[in-house]
Amino acid sequence: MKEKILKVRYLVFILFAIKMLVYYIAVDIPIFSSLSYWVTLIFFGLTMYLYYYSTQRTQRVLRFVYAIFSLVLFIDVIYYNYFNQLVSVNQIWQIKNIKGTEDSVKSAIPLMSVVILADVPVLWFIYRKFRSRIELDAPKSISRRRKRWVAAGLVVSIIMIALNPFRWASVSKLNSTEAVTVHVKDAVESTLGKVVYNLSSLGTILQNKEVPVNVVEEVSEEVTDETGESEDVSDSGQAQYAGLGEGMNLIVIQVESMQNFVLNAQYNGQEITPYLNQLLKEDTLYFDHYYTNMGKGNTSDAEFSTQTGLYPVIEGASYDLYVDNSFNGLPKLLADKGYYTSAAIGDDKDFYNRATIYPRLGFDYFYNEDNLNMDEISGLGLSDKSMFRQMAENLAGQESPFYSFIITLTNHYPYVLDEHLEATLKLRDEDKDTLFGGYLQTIRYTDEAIGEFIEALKANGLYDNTIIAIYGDHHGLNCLDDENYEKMTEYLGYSYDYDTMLNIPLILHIPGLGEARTIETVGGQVDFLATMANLFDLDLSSTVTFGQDLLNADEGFVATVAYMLQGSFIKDGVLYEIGRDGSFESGRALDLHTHQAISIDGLEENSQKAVTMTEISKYILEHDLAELSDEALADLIKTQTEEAETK
Ligand code: GP9
Ligand code: MN
Repeated sequence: MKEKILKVRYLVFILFAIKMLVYYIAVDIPIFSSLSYWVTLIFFGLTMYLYYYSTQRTQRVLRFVYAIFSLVLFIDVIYYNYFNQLVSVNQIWQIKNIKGTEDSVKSAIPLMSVVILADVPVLWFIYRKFRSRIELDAPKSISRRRKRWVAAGLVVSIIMIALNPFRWASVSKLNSTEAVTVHVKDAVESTLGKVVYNLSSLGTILQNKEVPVNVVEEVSEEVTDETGESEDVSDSGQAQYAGLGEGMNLIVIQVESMQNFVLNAQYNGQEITPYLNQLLKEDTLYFDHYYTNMGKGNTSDAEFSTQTGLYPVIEGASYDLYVDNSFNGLPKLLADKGYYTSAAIGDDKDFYNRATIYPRLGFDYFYNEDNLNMDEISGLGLSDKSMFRQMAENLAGQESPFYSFIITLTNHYPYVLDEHLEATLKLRDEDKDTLFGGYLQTIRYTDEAIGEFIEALKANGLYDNTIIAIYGDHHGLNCLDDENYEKMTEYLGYSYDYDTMLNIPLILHIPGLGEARTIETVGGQVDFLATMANLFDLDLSSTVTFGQDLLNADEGFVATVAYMLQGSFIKDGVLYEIGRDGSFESGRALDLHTHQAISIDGLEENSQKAVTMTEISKYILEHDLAELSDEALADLIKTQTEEAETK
């Protein structure tokens, strides 16, 4: 009898060991070169030991904790598969945003994550079947002292590893990858940590992140110089293209999931985006090294950065977290110049909290599902063609000058055009029913929709006096997905990685410009505001922006927030991704031109700069300081850094 019961114990442990093996493989944490897997097994072994000597009530609690833990692992794998990071308690509040994208969620559940939940019903069955024997088997004769020592040892090690009070590098590597402590750490940081963060000065925060003072000073100088250092300023001291758009309308189109690789590209003997390619040939400035710098809020963060020039955060969508803040971004600055401003998306007005945040950003009007005619639906909402058709009419009836911010929707994951929409790209058989094929098809559809829109603007007389900016919000094809990786690597002829995945186009179409230029300076969505400020002569003196005017900058730099985590960046010629354990040394670099791995030597200061920028941006957001003047911001950074130094 006893032996049988022992076997059950071993079975439970073996099931757990397999489950964790699958987990660590799924989230790309090496089993042998990292301690994480083994530490998790030790935690579990000790918990099992305690389980057998616990009261029935404690056993019930432990079983519940185990089920919750398994659920967290399950969500981790889904998140990792999609966002290249583990789930944080902050994301729990974001679940409401998933409602509109049910299809996407289903397609994102990888098989491995299901395996992770599979042992819960098996264990439940074992428990029901062997309950009486397991309970009978529990040896009664363990000393209370020993039990307490084991329990205390377990709890103290989890807490010490999670909080790492002595800031040991090896422990910090462990608590950013080990399944139990990574979540304990996150839970503490997201609750208590937020309070501590808000009580600490910026200087202390940066010092804790081990950023040297000279890097803070350099960043401080950069962020308080809105145009960016520039040698391209003409002899008269005037920046290039300055004020070119004054008095003209501005239409900004944020294209859902548009990556740069689709432009000027052939597929199966056809152009993927014939209309946009045509646009690039005349009166256009095309930024081909522009990157998304979104955080956890995807589309909404791309909007947020573009409008405000601030970096979003990894903790959640800025539209939710900072909805009560004041922002002096693009809509407000253009409104100050007499522009009528509107935003438009053919979706539920409350998705991403848009109906609440848009008026706060300064938009006068919001076109959405409630006031657009939802006459043609595809994917998440109104089809792009119908939306653009309606927006061309709406804009014609609007006062000028106007600023119209339009967000497309049809090219959304999982890239399936509704049957009634015409699919015009001829796909190769092997690409049919793949995300890659679907993506090319839906981006072709959006390209046509933009084409029709611009033709409609020509027909209704708005075109000549309107600057049209077009950019992508973020990637469409996640390179972490095996099939995407294979298809894209074959298509591109080089390994599909973050350098291509995070690269989105920025197109500035300026009727009458008389030139068509490709600008290779690296930029990101944070740079959009400063670039528009130059074109439209906007006053940025009380707007904190982390970007620079890309039309006059001679050096580009963008920190990334999601996928490549804090401390990662892209600058001219180079992409650097910080290690999964948060250390610079375990990071990697890619050459933006050859797409090959290169040495990370000499990049550490840039990584610290990326940390500094995103951390100052977060501080600004947490403390609602986005309307500071340059001098006040410089002052704040200086005094707080000095204070922290002297402590
Ligand atoms: C919803 C749309 C989708 O309105 O913007 O956002 P995403 O899923 O790409 O973040
Ligand atoms: Mn999006």
